[in-house]
Amino acid sequence: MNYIRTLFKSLLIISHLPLLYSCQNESMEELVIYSNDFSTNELRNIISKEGIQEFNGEAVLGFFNNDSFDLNLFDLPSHNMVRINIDLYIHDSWEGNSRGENGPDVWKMLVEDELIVSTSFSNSICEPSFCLYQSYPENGLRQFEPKTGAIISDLPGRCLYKDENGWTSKYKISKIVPHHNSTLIIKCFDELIQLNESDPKCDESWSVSKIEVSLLNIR
Ligand SMILES: [Ca+2]
Ligand SMILES: [Ca+2]
Repeated sequence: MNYIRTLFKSLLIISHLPLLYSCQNESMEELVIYSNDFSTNELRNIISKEGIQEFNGEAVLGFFNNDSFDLNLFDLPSHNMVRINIDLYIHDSWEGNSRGENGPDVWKMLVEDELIVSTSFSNSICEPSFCLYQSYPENGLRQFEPKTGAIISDLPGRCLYKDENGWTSKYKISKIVPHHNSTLIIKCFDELIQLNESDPKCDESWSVSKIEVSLLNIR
């Protein structure tokens, strides 16, 4: 809590970024209220059964499989929108929209109780004869090729495919959500399916290398 207040005060001066929409005569102020890349080994306002691990030389929160974390922020100053940025790693054999014993493999984000992200990811190979499609970057059931929208897609897996490149993909997810309350509750979780795996978390998992939250005032 104190950290947030301190961060708020220190960033208040430098982070007011007036952006003008020339056509609409509207203005937007943005204030970073929370930023954590886990490099200081602190969870800070995050509730999670998992801790801070390392992947590809980065500190990450994880590793998750049929699991979740919550980020709870309090005493927020006045705002009418929030921006949530999450750097997300998708590890090993996610099967996207596959149906049956291996999928679908879904990842979700709730803000308060509203579902903001509900999508699937796939690290599948994609050839004319075989391809397991994913819904990201859209919500719901869509048919995009595996790794669509990933900023990095050639990293090795974390466990099942740790010796093979192309089995971890990294995404930057950014969402702007209407929000007014002085308390903000964010929950990220998965619904992974792998019915016949003896070690599900090795088969597929996810982690987060950075989470950042800003408050917006759009007038
Ligand atoms: Ca799998
Ligand atoms: Ca699966």
